[in-house]
Amino acid sequence: MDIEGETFDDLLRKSLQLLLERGHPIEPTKKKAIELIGVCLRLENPRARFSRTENRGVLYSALGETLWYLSGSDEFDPIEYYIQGYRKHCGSPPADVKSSEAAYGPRLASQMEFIKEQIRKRDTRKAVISIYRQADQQNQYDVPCTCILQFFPRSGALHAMAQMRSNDVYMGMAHDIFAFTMLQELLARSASLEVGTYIHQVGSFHLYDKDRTKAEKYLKRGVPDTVPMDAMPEGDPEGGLSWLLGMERALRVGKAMPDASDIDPYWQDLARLLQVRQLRKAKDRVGLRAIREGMHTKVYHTFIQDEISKA
Ligand code: 5HM
Repeated sequence: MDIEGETFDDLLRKSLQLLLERGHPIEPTKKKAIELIGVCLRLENPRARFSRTENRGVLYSALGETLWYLSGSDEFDPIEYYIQGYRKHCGSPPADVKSSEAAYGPRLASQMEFIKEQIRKRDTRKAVISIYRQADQQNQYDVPCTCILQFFPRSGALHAMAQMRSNDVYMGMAHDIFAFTMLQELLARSASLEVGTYIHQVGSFHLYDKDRTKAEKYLKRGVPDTVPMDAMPEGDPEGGLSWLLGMERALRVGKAMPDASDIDPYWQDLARLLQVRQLRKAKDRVGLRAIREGMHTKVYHTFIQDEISKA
């Protein structure tokens, strides 16, 4: 089953329609759902990776999760800062278990240099990151849902494909597509390539019964409106990314923030985005307005405006 779309919302809308029309009921350990087996999504504009309507809250948690992956960490604390109850999604290990046995970060980190080299080779078919490994069959609490990520440098563009054994279409997919297309863009920039198409292949493509009403409401709401993110600055993104990772850590643990004077506005805007949730929790409307005014891009305005209203 193939689904094509220009934006994330195109894909989400078509996916939910298809699941509601043709999904089969299943009852796995993690609650009832409807499922289709073997679905392939094609996202023509991988920068159109977040929805302004459906998953605007997800923008913040998806960015947090992406940075957690890219930091190489497997600890629960940093990700629970962005996604409360993350441990529960990972099978609720006892409190003394501080790290996730299925975390993607360390697995990505150990394969990044190989991938960066591979994508510089013309038309390679070997640029594969393995997330899932045989040892995961013995995991006690959690098993990665992503099996491999593959990258294809072709005619000046970098296409990417994720293969997932299992994907929760209403919640998980928004996070996964956000993270994997960010990785695609980072790698494309590191090899001076344009961003190509993103392909998302899923074994068990499912919608939990608990999300059914929300999915139906989303479909009734009409024209979806994914906003494409700005293009990452050209050149090696390493400096900008490591600054952003430093900022993320500083904001999360309350340390001094790194100097931003040489940092491209693209990265500075992402760091501003990370500050939004803290300011909203503190009901700091003045601070939130300052973040909105300080943004170089207009892409996140609706999202910040929403947080100002809630504060
Ligand atoms: O029983 P299973 O391990 O497949 O349950 C994990 C649940 O989290 C599934 O609904 C799966 O689709 C979802 N999930 C996801 O959508 C989990 C991960 C974590 O690897 C993910 N996306 N990245």
